[in-house]
Amino acid sequence: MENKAYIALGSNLGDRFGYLVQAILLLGSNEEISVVNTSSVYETDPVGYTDQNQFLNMAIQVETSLGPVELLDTCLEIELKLGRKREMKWGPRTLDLDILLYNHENIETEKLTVPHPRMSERAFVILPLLEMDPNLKLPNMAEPLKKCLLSIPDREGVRIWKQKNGEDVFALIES
Ligand code: A4P
Ligand code: MG
Repeated sequence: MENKAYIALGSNLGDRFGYLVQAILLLGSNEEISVVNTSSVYETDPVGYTDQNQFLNMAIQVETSLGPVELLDTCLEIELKLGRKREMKWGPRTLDLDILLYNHENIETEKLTVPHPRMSERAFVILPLLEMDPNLKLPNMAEPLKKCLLSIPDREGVRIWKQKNGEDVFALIES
């Protein structure tokens, strides 16, 4: 599968870890998507609207034959399947799937912006990504992503919740 993408996962309602696991299994069960790496799971203080539960956040790397908009539609379907209700922007959610990066492309359409517009300001996105690729670069930034961490205030609000050990893609969710 010729395209490489990174997807961020977040949950702060109900069985948070269960929703992350289900989302990864559903993505991986799509014939056109292969999950090739996962980060650890982090527990994170809410950013934006702060009067809500703590999140579990993580990121995964996939290879896919889907185009970017098809990949987004697949993510939105999985969010719905796992009980996501869109009641409030930035509000509590069973599952949020955001496409962070798609190859090295800059994409700007009505329903999809890649790289994800707020990713370089958010430690809960950057730390899981750097765990998978410490030297990751964004197509719209000259500096490597790790430089962004220096200017981010919410870094302390991000703690390892479940450490990934080893290389096996599913090591995290099977243990
Ligand atoms: N959309 C455009 N670009 C993308 C993309 N790259 N990936 C569109 C995914 N979706 C993209 O998203 C609204 C629409 O964005 C989608 O239908 C798609 O067409 P949504 O998931 O319904 O709305 P949202 O999640 O409330 O908004 P958004 O903009 O995704 O919010 P954020 O920026 O993701 O923030 N704090 C912590 N600690 N952890 C979190 O995970 N998440 C948020 C949500 C706020 N605070 C948080 C966390
Ligand atoms: Mg979202």
